[in-house]
Amino acid sequence: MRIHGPVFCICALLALSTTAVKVDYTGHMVIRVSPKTEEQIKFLSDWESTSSIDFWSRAATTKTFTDIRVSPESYKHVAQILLDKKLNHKILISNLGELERQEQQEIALRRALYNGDKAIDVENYHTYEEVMAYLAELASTNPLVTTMVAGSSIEGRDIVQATISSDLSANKPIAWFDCNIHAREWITAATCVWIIDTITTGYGSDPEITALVDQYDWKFVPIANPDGYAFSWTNDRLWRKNRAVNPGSVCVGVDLNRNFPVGFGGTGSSNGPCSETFHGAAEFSEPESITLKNLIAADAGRVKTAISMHSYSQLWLSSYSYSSALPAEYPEMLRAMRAGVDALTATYGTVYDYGSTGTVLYIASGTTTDHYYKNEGVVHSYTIELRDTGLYGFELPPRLIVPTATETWNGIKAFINAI
Ligand code: 0X9
Ligand code: ZN
Repeated sequence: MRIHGPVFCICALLALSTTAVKVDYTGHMVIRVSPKTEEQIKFLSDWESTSSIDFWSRAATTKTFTDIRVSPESYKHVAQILLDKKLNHKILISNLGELERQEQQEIALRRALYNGDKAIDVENYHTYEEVMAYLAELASTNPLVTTMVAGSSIEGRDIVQATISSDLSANKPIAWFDCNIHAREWITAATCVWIIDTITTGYGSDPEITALVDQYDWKFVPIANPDGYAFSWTNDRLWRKNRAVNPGSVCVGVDLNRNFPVGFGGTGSSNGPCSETFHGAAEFSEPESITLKNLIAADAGRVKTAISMHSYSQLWLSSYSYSSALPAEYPEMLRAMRAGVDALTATYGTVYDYGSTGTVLYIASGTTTDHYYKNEGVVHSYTIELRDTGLYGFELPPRLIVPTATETWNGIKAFINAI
């Protein structure tokens, strides 16, 4: 099936615009706060856990930043709170609504210009259905690829895992990826799809890719949070959580990257359903997190590396995330991360920081990475925060998909050759 061209494009846009009233972010800004003391860092962290304010990034050290989305109505109030804490801020993005319109325009233009023969243009952003159609096409046309429905989301969408293998019966070690667990981080699904495409087209002609597929089975969950992702296309570009209805609250959604057991409910997560980091009623309360857990457990002993793709910040992160303690294998993790980051940076000069989440970033409890490492024994368990560092944030323009995916893939290849 081939889904593209101007006719499809117009229909798709009409469908999007008629099925839902989209949240309008006109005038919304992203402000950057640079805390100078530990006390200020703690204030910001507590503020996030106890409010419904949309934090886009969180400072862990006095060298990093906290980015916060503010509506035009709340700007004065937020600025005053920051001033009271002697926190300076600057405006990073001045109009998110405009940024979203530009993004949609670029997506539409690329769709209209696409004349390839695949179900989708892997250099563009796509809806959940389009990505699923691409995976189905790949599975039916490429003998390397199989897909399986690994679980079902709250709203009943399939959570699909794609496997690339040159010999399934060989039970090779596995390189495993979950992507787009946070709905608005569109670059993560796009990067995973681009990598799937690059591996499947390169096998047999590119010697490095051929060797990597002969050595490993490659498994991807390109859209780990289908409901949130679909909602971010139809209703709210900046949706982060899943779409769980929270009993007793008007607020929807659980942060799936706080719903795993390691440190569940601790620092860097919230017990308030209106918070963007709401951890859910209990560990593994959500079908989406159960599905990821089951997938890793089903391949126990074979998963050589498990990588969760996120954006943004340009970071390669290891455990621990729930505490600032370091894992026993940390020197080995650092060596592997360095190999990946060096190759990533060598591609276009994109600067990445790396290290344990608790030291490089901030404490986040109940994450995928700590679960894969601590409970499933995957030493090489990482979270990669893709581009950028805040110029576009979650709304990275489509023209940056290929450079982002290319450098990330170079990093992953070097990393996997080093472990
Ligand atoms: O806070 C998060 O869940 C991640 N950042 S994001 O901006 N994409 O939301 C970071 C989580 C890092 N922790 C690990 N899983 N190691
Ligand atoms: Zn994320």
